[in-house]
Amino acid sequence: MSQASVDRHPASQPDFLPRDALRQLQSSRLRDVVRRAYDHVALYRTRMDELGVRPEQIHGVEDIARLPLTVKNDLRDTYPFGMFASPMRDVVRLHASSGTTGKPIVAAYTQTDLDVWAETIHRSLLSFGFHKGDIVQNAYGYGLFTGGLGIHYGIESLGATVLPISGGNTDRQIMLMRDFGVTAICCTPSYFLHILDRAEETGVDLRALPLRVGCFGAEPWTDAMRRRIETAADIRAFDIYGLTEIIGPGVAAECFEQNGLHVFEDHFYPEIIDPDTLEPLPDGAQGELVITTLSKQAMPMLRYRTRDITSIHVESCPCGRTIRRIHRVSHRSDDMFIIRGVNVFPSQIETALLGVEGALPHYQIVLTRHQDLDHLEVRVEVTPAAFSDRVGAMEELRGKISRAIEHTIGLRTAVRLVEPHTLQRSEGKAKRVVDQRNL
Ligand code: DLL
Repeated sequence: MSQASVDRHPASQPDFLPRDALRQLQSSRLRDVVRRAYDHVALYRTRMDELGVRPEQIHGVEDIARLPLTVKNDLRDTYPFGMFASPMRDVVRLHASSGTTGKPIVAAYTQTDLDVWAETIHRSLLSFGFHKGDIVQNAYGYGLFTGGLGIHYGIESLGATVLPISGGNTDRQIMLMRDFGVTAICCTPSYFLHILDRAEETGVDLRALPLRVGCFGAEPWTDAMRRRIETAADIRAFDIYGLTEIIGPGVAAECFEQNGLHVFEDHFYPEIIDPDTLEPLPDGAQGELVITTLSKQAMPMLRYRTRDITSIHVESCPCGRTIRRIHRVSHRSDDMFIIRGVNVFPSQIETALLGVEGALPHYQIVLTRHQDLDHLEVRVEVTPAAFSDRVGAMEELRGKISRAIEHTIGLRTAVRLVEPHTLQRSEGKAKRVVDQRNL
């Protein structure tokens, strides 16, 4: 099937609506969702009353900035069910994000919400070139995490064959991938690296298998990482974005251009704000992504602050989709760490070290404090070929990596080269930064 015919699959039609029609649809959905939130969620009624905004004053998306912002703490404060706009008997599914501390974030879905979710995943998979006839290994975790079940129903909508294997048990993943002739995979990019590694260790060459495409998300990953994955497995690797508070995966997804993620903005309206002043920023400017759910019933979110940093593309996409694109989310505002006064994002370090031959995409950033001074150490696995007994060769590689990082972040960094397979692998989201400064 050619890419053009895949793009124009009936399920993808909303991706190609004329902008005027899209805007009308968004405005009408916005009016409904604001009314719903105001009538059924105490927090929204109070916030809007405080701001002096009545639902009938929101005529369309041009009025969106008059609405209150929502933050993660609002969900914590109303835990567990305080943000629901549907009676419990209409809620057919609950999910929750683990959250590092305290209570999880709860997400609720009516049957209509689940249908919308399956639709946006279906549209995502179509834009990656998945199709009926594919055998899809879904290695996102099944359970409370939105990745597994969320993607599952989109694969079924597509009519492809889903293998609901969930995360973990990597040897079995590889065995079934080979035995079943898996053609497409869904998992976090870091878990896919682990699969790749283990395959190599056990003498399986993924490039020789029918696997041709991957749907990777749930954590930031760089273009350098994409190149590694695409080359090592001979597949195309696409980025999918989403968050529990909004729906789960399927808020935005790349197309064949691999240049930004199209937001399914008939359901999720994106804005970029300045995280300090909270003022809306124009398309093109970098800031914090804020999303309003336009069709969610069970748990509508008005102007939810994602903490994810990105910008909206100003140019239209050669693929013909009219829904706008965001740049890949390379970091969250709360991912940033400050070391000796310099702001650093893990993605900067990833880009630097993956530019050096001999460095593997397995790394960890360790922050410590000695005598009031902060130290940054980057631990990097190196290829077996590079891991040599020759002290000189290892020193040279260490120097190269250290200079590449210094060049990117402007700070001299301690680099420790470690043997392949020594850093802990993740079956879900990777933990890149270990901050031991405040222990
Ligand atoms: O990670 C939903 C998901 C599942 C997305 C599977 C894609 C695939 P949460 O656990 O609530 O939900 O985490 C959401 O993860 O705010 C981002 O910071 C980060 N994130 C998700 N996708 C991407 C991505 C799921 N493609 C948080 N690139 C979000 C960068 C991502 N960061």
